[in-house]
Amino acid sequence: MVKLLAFVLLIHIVVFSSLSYSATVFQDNSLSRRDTTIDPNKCIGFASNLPRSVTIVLINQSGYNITYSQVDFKDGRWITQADTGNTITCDPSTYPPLPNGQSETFSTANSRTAFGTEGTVFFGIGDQMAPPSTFSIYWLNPEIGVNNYIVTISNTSLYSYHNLDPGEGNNAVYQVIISAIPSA
Ligand SMILES: *[C@@H]1O[C@H](CO)[C@@H](O)[C@H](O)[C@H]1NC(C)=O
Ligand SMILES: *[C@@H]1O[C@H](CO)[C@@H](O)[C@H](O)[C@H]1NC(C)=O
Ligand SMILES: CC(=O)N[C@H]1CO[C@H](CO)[C@@H](O)[C@@H]1O
Repeated sequence: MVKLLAFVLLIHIVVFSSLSYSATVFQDNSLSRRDTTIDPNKCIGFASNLPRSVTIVLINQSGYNITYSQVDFKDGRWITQADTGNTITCDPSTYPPLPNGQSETFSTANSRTAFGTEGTVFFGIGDQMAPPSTFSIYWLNPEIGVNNYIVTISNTSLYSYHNLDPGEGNNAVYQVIISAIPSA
């Protein structure tokens, strides 16, 4: 256990010292270690090499699986193996369902010089409700001007959200928790 912790610490030191970050993820280590996809710091690191990027850390406290459904890019693209140069892809359409109590991280970047990244990503919540419970996250990181985010939840009497990070800067990190509203 001590060895494992020392190893994890070493990896973090190596990763943190080899890449420069404009942002760091939520400081709850137990949470970031529950990321079902990849170490959130990796997508943040790759994204930080690009002119404009948004990395979203999605934290599931809905009580159900969260499943990616689709994306609508106004500008930009996901960060893929072409950016990372290895097997890591920060594209949520390739991820398995996100279990309750875990997080996943994905990143988008500009696809054209002198443009930013803008779009909306849609997810379903596996509660089997009719109509289906869904939510979306809109992001905008423009070439010039402030960033903007809008989280839209289909049924706000069942779920709420809060963000842990304002998502500012050219290489932004936006952390959003989707939570079940306890029934009255
Ligand atoms: C959640 O997703 C996993 C697959 O990743 C699946 O095995 C499990 O049955 C799902 N749970 C529910 C409640 O749908
Ligand atoms: C939200 O969920 C509750 C409980 O299932 C349901 O009564 C209500 O009609 C739903 N509202 C919407 C907008 O789907
Ligand atoms: C609100 C909610 O569902 N919270 C859950 C988040 O995930 C953890 C770990 O699975 C659960 O213990 C919480 O009950």
